[in-house]
Amino acid sequence: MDKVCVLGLGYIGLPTASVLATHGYSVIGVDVKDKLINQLRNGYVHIQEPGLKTMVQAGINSGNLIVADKPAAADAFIITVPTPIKPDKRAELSYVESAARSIVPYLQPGNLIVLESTVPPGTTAGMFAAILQESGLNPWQDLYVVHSPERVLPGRILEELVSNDRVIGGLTPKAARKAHTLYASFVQGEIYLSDATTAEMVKLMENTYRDVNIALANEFALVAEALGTNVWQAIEIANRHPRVNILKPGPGVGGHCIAVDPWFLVQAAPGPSQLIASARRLNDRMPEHVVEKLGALMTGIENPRVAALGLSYKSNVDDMRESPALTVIRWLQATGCEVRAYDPHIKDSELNIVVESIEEAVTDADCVILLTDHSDFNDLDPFDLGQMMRRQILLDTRNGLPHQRWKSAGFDVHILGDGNKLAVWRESLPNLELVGE
Ligand code: SAJ
Repeated sequence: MDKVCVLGLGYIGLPTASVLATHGYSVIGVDVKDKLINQLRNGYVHIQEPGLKTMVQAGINSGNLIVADKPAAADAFIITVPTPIKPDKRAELSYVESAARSIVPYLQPGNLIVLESTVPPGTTAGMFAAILQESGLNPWQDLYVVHSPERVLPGRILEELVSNDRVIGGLTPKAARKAHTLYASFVQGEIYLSDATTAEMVKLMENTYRDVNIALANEFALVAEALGTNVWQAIEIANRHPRVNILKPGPGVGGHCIAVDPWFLVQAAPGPSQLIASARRLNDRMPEHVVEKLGALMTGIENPRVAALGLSYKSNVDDMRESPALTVIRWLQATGCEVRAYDPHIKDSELNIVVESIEEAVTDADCVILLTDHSDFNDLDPFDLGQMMRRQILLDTRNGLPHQRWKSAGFDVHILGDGNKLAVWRESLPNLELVGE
């Protein structure tokens, strides 16, 4: 295998193509977006990822990586196109379909075809194989067809592409072994071989596991609020048990994977996947809960103004895809709140509510709401901020701020998952030592 064609030059495809190019393969990277192709040809890399620009440029300058708007004949084809979710919670597979169809005219007996995009179980052996069959070749006999899902973390993609373990699921064992020779040339982690549907399950189960565990933490937060106790202290103590590791409640689950992938399992097997669907719905309902909580705090305030801190889907990244912070902000606006949002990691947002400094966000605001727990927010000075505000109310949806300090600065502090009654009880027993104090 010398020549590899990578289809879809996004978060996974571009790093994969450039890693292969720097490992001596002759790589053609294909994307349907002309603008993207032109940018790459001119040395501009559209994805912010440590080391990626250097690696792409090294690939292009060496002649090992060329970019094009159409595939070409190759020994191996790797498909890394997006598989988002449709409004009916089913996988949007049209990008996979058109990528598969685009290589059909170039397929030769003995070609390796890898589907890396995350897909519902059964897709590789079903729809994907059926399209490849349009070449007149038999995907089980004449071609080597596998699913090998990407599992890298944005921010560490180049490193994890090489160091992570990988699963390769083949339509046949021979196909999995063939793909192993390609990946073993640059992967340093373990490579596990399986059938295609198992590999599809592996990827979906990993992200579903996390989603269900976050949902459990969120449900604990709702229960604690109903009971008038503090979930954060309860979690901290429960997590001292050697076999318990409860995750963190929050305003919802964002990003392009965890909020999406569990639905692919539900789509494939709706009957038995009740827990998965229910967890997904609970996490999706969290922004609404946050808005209701804030609404209660704003009761009686005319023309309420809210300063929203954090826009990205999780701490210390600049990625706003599926961010629950955006959902909360949109709903707050719909309920008549004026929102100004500040995020030190978001620089060029087209959203008109985004302001460039924390001061702009809090001036004349009635309430600060923490939506993303960036480390930078720990250093905020609530005394200064409080001076600029109309009222001093804080709603912390991540338990991410030093609350005593905000209280000392005169803020009325509310925390997601804290029913507040424990605070009263604690004050009456000042000598009691509590975890996390
Ligand atoms: N979150 C919570 N509470 C927690 C942990 C996370 O509310 O205790 C929220 C975050 O704030 C965020 C969302 O969940 O909104 C997802 O964040 P994350 O850090 O859990 O995951 P991602 O989406 O950044 O990356 C995941 C990873 N998968 C797993 O950890 C199983 C990553 O390894 C995958 O490669 C990636 O999805 C992917 O591409 O599938």
